[in-house]
Amino acid sequence: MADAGHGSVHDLAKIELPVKDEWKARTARMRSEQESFAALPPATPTAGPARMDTLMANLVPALPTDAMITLGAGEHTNLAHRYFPSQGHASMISARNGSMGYSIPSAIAASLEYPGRRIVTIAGDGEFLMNGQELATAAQYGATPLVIVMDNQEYGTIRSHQERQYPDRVSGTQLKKPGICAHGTSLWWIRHQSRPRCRHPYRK
Ligand SMILES: Cc1ncc(C[n+]2csc(CCOP(=O)(O)OP(=O)(O)O)c2C)c(N)n1
Ligand SMILES: [Mg+2]
Repeated sequence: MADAGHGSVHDLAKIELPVKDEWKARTARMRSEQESFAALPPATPTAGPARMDTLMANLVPALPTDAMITLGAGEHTNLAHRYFPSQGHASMISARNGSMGYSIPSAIAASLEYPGRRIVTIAGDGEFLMNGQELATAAQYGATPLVIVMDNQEYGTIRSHQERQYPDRVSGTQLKKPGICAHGTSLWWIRHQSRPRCRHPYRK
């Protein structure tokens, strides 16, 4: 084993460890569970409100292998953690302390730093109310991240905690739906895009 302070990650390969059969079986089982958990759902939309898993089923196959996603905090990030592929370094950027509001600014920074890569961000509507104005910065400096906002009209994560701890006592977590498209347009972001896409998911 390498002396403390002089080792490197390559030294790990030199360590002789007996590999127990039950370890192999366990890791194989966990791998298979992870693969089935990350398998994409059907891509065809169903009737009713837009579904984020359907969106991911359409988005992921269209991504180049070096695509990168940036995230803040909230239930909307679960979709990326579950389905977004990690095929290139770095593929996921997020604050370790789970800081809300990180999504759009970090996507803009990543887009400027890596202009050749497809940068995606998924923001919550709560998050968007904290950081959406940064789309003006994107438009000003020519950043082109794909910005997806999951508009569930609430601080969904906090509501889930409330429902669990204090059923039927939802408090202070419902949002009056921000005019996300109008906001993007007012910040020149929508017009700045070469192929503007701005549709309300609940409208036919
Ligand atoms: C700066 C900051 N403030 C508050 C929180 C606590 N927090 C975590 S998720 C969340 C709600 C997020 O709402 P939204 O962006 O709409 O995401 P959703 O859970 O609805 O997908 C809050 C308030 C946090 N993580 N960071
Ligand atoms: Mg929300």
